Amino acid sequence: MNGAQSLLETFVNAGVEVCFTNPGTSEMHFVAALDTQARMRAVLGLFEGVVTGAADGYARMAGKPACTLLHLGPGLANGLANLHNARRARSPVINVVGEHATYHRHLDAPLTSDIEGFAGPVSAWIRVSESADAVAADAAEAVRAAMTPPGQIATLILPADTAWNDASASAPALAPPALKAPAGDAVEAAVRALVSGEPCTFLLNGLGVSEAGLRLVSRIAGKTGARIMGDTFISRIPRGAGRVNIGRLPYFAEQAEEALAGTRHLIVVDTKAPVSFFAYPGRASELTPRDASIHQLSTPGSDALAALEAVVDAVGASDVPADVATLDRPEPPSGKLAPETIAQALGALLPEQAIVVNEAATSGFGIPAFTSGSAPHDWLDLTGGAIGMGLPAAVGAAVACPERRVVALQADGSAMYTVQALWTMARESLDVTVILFANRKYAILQVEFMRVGAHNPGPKAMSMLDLSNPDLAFVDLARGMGVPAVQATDAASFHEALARSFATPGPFLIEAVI
Ligand SMILES: Cc1ncc(C[n+]2csc(CCOP(=O)(O)OP(=O)(O)O)c2C)c(N)n1
Repeated sequence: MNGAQSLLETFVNAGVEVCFTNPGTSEMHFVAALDTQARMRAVLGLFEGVVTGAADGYARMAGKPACTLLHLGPGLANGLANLHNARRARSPVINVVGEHATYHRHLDAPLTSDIEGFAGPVSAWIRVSESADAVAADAAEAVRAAMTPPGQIATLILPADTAWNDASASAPALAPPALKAPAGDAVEAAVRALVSGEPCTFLLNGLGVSEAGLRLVSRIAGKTGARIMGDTFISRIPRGAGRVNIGRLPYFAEQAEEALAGTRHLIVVDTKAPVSFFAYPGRASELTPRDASIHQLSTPGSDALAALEAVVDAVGASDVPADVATLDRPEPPSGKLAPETIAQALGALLPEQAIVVNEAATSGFGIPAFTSGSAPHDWLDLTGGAIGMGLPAAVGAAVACPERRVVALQADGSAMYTVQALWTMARESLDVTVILFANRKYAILQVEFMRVGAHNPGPKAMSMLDLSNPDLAFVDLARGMGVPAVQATDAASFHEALARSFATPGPFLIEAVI
C-alpha cells in the first residue's frame, strides 16, 4: 500500500467513512486511493466552503468526523469561514490538506503557502506528515484529536510524496479522551443558588441542549422555578413534540438584556456568560445583569449530564416530570407569502425526524414559534456568524442521515456564498428541501446600519445592502445545477410545493418571494 491508502484504511478503521473533497494535483494519490477503499464515501463539492460546511453539518448529525480533502493553502483558505463555523459548533472535523512533495516545498512554487498559518486559528491539532510510513499513525491521532470532547478540528497536512510512497501498514483506531468529570464545587454552587429562592436562569448549550440534558434541566426547573434559555445559536437541538422546547437568548442585545432582567443567578451549562454579537455605541457588551452571579456548572468537554443529574438529586427533582411539548401543528396558511405564513406551512408539514438547517437570517426569527409543536425534529443553527453555511451543512446532514428529510431554511444573500452546494445535492440525490427566502436584500444589515448609529443612509450605502438590479433567479440557478425548483408567491402555492417536496425523494428548491 502507499501512504494515501494507509491513510484511508486508518480513517475507516476509526469510523471515518465520508470524505468531502475538492482536490488538486497534489492530492491525486489520495483521489486514486478512494477506489481501493470501499468503505469510504467520497462527495465532491465545487468550492471548498461547500466541502468544509458539509463536514460541519455531517459531524453535527453523525456525532463523528468526516474528513475533508483540500488543495494546499489556497484550498484550505477558501474553506476557512465554514471551518470557523464548525469550530464554534464544536464539530469534529478532520482536514486533509495536500502539500507539495517534501523535496519540492523549499522551491517556493506558485502554490506554496503557509498552510499551518492558515490552519492555525481554526485547528486544535495540526500535523505535517513527513514520510509515508508516518501517515497512518498521524491519521489515527487526527481522528482522536477531532473526537476529543466536545469536538475539535484536526488538520493533517499531507506532502504529495508521503501519499505516493510505499507505506507498511494502516494504524488502529485510538480511543479519544473521556468527558471530564463534573466539578463538585460547581454543582454545589448551582444547587445553593437554585434553592436560595432568588431568581435563577439556566443558559444552555452543548450537552445541556441534548435531549437528555433538556429533560434534566426541565425537571430542575419544575422543582425550583428556574428559567431555561438556550444560547442564541446552537449547533444542534432537538425540538418538537415529545421534546423539552426552550426559548433562546435573543440576538439583539437590548432584547437579550430584557430577557435576562431580574435574574440573580445565571447557571451556565456548556457555554459562557452571554456577550452581545457586536458592540454598539453606548451599549454594554456583557449581557448578564450587573447584580447577578454567574455559576459555571459545566464547561464544554466535561460531563454536563452527570453535573445536571447531581443537581436533580440535590434539589429533589428526581420525581418531577420533564415538561415536554405535545403534538400541536399549526393550520395550513393562506393569503400572502411572508416569513410567518412560510413558518406556518413548515410547522404544519414538517416530517417526523426532519433536520432543519437554519440560515434564514431575518426571515427565520419567527419560525421556532410555529414548529415547537411539530413532529419531532433536530434544528441546526449558524454558530459562528460566517454566512454561507446553510446549504453546505444541509448536504452534510443529508449524507449523515439518508433516511431523514433535511429542510434548509436559507436566506438569499447567504445562499450565494456557497450556492454550488445545490449541485452536490443533485449529484448525490440528497433529500433536501431548500426554502429560499428571497427578500432580495441584506435585510439584517439594513437594520444594523441604523443600530450602530450610522445614520443618514445615502443611495451608495443603501445599494451595498440591496440584492436587486438584477434580481437573482434562484429557480434558474437551481435548475442549472440539477435541482428541480419552483417559485412561490402566495401562501397556498408555497404550502402545496412544500408538501410535494416532502413527498418526493431528492432535492427541491422553493424560491419564496417575500
Ligand atoms: C462570511 C461573512 N461575510 C459577510 C457577513 C456580513 N453579513 C452578515 S448578514 C449579511 C447579509 C445577510 O443577508 P441575507 O442572507 O439575504 O439575509 P437577510 O438579512 O436578508 O434576512 C452579511 C453580508 C457575514 N456575516 N459573514
